[in-house]
Amino acid sequence: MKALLIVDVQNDFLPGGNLAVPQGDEVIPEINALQPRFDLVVATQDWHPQGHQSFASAHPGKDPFEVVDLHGLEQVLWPDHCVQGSQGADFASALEKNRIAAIFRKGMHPEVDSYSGFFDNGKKYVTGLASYLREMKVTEVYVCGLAADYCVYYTAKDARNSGFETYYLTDATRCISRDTYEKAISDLQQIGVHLITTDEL
Ligand code: VGL
Ligand code: ZN
Repeated sequence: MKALLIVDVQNDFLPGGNLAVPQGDEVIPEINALQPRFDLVVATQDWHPQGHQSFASAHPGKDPFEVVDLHGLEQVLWPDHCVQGSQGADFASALEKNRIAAIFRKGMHPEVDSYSGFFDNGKKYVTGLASYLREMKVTEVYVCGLAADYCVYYTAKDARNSGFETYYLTDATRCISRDTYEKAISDLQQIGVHLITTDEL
């Protein structure tokens, strides 16, 4: 079984959103075209409580994109984004949702960020995604969505480390920063994640 994992295609990550990924909207038609080619389609949704500790606004005197230590982990401070129940947290309206079988939310713990769809950044809590995929007899996971250098990267890494044959769809994702993207890609290559474009499918 092959699963398509759509990461965080939410309004706040699109142009005009609170944590806009440049050209983030361009992934939507790609992802819509991909969905019918998979046995199973699963989505993740960044879903933070108000005042989440990953928000710069929760750290007086700090600005977005500064890096702090949060309970022993390096934490990039973000603009407020994907607040539970807000319009920014909704899936993009142009995203085809009818085929999505399950949605895994992440980032709910007020003190810990969660880039990956599998675990929080401290690897203390699981979302249940790995068990779900195993239960569904999935062996191959194809990852796409936003952002290439954060949530798509960490989700692909954890998919691979959880034992799934993992494919990172390079043209169905966009990055926040070129530097972090390049590091992410070389790390994924080293751990055996396949980097492919949708036309290689
Ligand atoms: C993301 C930063 C903070 C992402 C989520 O979806 O890539 N990035 N929260
Ligand atoms: Zn977030």
